Amino acid sequence: MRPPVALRLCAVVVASVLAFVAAGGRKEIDRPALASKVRAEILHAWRGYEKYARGHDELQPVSKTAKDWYGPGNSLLMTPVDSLDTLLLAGCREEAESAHQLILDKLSFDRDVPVKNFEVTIRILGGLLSGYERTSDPRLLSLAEDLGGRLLPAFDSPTGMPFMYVNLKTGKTSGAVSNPAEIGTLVLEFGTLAKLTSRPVFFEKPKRALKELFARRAKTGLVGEQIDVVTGQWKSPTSHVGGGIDSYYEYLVKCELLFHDAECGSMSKDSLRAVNRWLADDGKRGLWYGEADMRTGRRTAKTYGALHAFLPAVFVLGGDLPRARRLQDSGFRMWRLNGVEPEEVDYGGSRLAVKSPGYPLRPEIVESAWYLWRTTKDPKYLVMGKTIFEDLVRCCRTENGYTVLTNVVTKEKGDLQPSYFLAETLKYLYLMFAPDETLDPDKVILNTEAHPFRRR
Ligand code: DMJ
Repeated sequence: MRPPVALRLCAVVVASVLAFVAAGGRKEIDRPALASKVRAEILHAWRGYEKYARGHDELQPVSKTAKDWYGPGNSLLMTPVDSLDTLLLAGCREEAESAHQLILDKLSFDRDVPVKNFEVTIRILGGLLSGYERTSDPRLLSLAEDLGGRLLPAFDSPTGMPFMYVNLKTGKTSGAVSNPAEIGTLVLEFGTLAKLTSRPVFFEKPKRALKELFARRAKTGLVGEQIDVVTGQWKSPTSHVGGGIDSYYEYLVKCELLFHDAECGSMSKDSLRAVNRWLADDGKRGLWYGEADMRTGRRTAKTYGALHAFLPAVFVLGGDLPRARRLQDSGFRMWRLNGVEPEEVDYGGSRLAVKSPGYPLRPEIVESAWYLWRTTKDPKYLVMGKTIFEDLVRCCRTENGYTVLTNVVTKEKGDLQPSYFLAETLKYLYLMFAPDETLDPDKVILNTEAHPFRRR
């Protein structure tokens, strides 16, 4: 005898719910449809820049004005240079052509201004080199070589670790108190320039800086937050994997992979061992990385944040998938706390607590999701990417591009579209959903600003 219709219907509903839960509570992700949605947002962000900030560094989309890092008349075209390879990868031909032409027409480094060596290297030098590799336009390489030559005096300190600032015209340096990220995040760009121009000096100087920094690590193996490049003395012993230190670890492993450099490989392994020993908090509430005193390893804070979220990607590149997966889960919890991640949370209490509430359109969490997706093919990372993308559209989109949030709890908007939003955040989201052959991570190494350099 057949059971009554209501009972059969009920059984069907229960079976579907069980199947849905078993599949991780997820629906199929339509990658092509999402890739085209992300592409539309790339165009939206770029068009906002073109309309209100063309020829300047960055767009302020709410006030519909432009920002120049080094004052009016001294634009280094941060957004076009940073965006060129994203536009090319996403097949936005006309827009890429416009960015390319703007660079050729307007970019000049003959400017009497002190610039931040690190930022200009990762964004401008990185963007020009990757633009050159993608277009084969030798004029982009000449611009890169001109810039590289003007930045080189930064390394002329008694320790070989670079000053923070260098004047592009006079070569005068300033800013002796620097940090591991600004000292150790130069070797991929300068090393690529060395290869493309056959001028080894471009590799030797940042490589020496990396080694000098590594040599000053504490007995724990950790590095601090600030160091004087003239005396070689630490100015702050606080150690963590967040801003000011983060990409030093990233470049050690990427230097090994891009240049087959065994010394970088060994410095990377040694450093990550110390990071895992002294900074990791692994417990019921998941895996997190906090702060410690570099001299003793004593925990000084349980703070994690948007910048720290690059670390799962480094674990993927270093072959440590279990840690990469668990840390990415923590990062995604941080993202979902308020629908968009805050700059920093305190993970030490019974609940995550927002410590610093801004969200400057950072890419790191989606960068790690992309590396994990490409390596594991676990669809949960596509779901993460989709969630992050939809949250960004909901909370950060404006009529003329995207803006930072000053507070993720209230979702109050600021007024800036940083150049790395097009260079990184939107690029990683696009790559997540675009056909795999759009960019093969086995053939390139991406710099910290997501500019891909060919592995040779
Ligand atoms: C970018 O300029 C780079 O990723 C850098 O390494 C860290 N900060 C921003 C993005 O958050």
